[in-house]
Amino acid sequence: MRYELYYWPSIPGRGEFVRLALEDSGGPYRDVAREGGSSGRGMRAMMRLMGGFEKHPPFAPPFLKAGKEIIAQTANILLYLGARHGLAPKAEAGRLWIHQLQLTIADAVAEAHNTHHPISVALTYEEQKPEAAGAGQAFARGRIPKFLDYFETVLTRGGGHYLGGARVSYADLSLFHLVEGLRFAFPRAMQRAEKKTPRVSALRDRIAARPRIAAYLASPRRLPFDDGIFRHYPALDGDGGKAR
Ligand SMILES: N[C@@H](CCC(=O)N[C@@H](CS)C(=O)NCC(=O)O)C(=O)O
Repeated sequence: MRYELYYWPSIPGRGEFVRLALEDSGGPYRDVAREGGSSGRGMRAMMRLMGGFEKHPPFAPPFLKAGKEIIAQTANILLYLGARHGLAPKAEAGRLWIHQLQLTIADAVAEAHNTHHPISVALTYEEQKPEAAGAGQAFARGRIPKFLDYFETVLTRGGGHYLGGARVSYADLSLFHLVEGLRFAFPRAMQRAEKKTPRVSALRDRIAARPRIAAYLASPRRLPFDDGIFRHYPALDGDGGKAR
C-alpha cells in the first residue's frame, strides 16, 4: 500500500512521528501537503480532505490515508502502522504498552507546545509572552526532568536497548523525535536533564544510527526545527532573560 501522509509542509511537528515510522519501515509514501511546493497544490489537497465530506473527517493534521481509510491522531496512526510494519509487539499486552508510551510522549509534546501558547492556541506567542515565560521555565525545571526520568526508568526496567525491551518499536522512534525537539527548544534544560538519563540519550543515538533513519536525516525530506511545536525562546529555557 502506498500511504499518503498529510501534515503542515514547513515544520516537522507531530507529522514527524508518523514520518519516522514510515521512513523506518521503508515503504513508499507520499508527503502530500509538501507536493507542488509554493504552488500550494499539496496544501489544497490536505485542506480539501479536512473540509470535505468525509464520513470520518480529521480534526487536525497529521492524518494518514491508507487505501480508503483516513486515520488521524498521531498515536492512533502509529498504532495502525506499528501493527503492519513490525514496529510493535504482536501480543495485545505489548501493543497496549507501546501505545501507552506513545500517549505519554504525546502528553510531553502537548506540554512543550503549550509553553509558548499557555493561554490559547488561538492567540499568537506575542500575545502571551509573560505567561509563556513562566510556563516555559516551569516546564524546563520540573517537567522535562520528570518525563526523561520516566523513560529512563522504563529503559532500565525493560532491560533491553529499547522501550519495549529487546525490539525496536515506533515509541522508540518517537522518543528520538521528542529528545531532538526538546534539545532544540530547551538546550539548557536538556543539557542538565540528560546528565541523569544516559539510557535515553543512548536510545536517541541508536535510533539516529538506524540505516534508514540515518539516510532520512541526511535527506531533504527531513525538515529543520523552526517555529512549530518545538520553538527556541531563551527566556522559556530558564536563562533569566526577557521573553523575546
Ligand atoms: N492530538 C492530536 C493533535 C493534533 C494537532 O494539534 N495538530 C496541530 C498541528 S501539530 C494542528 O494543526 N492543530 C490545529 C488545531 O488544533 O486547530 C495528535 O496527536 O495528532
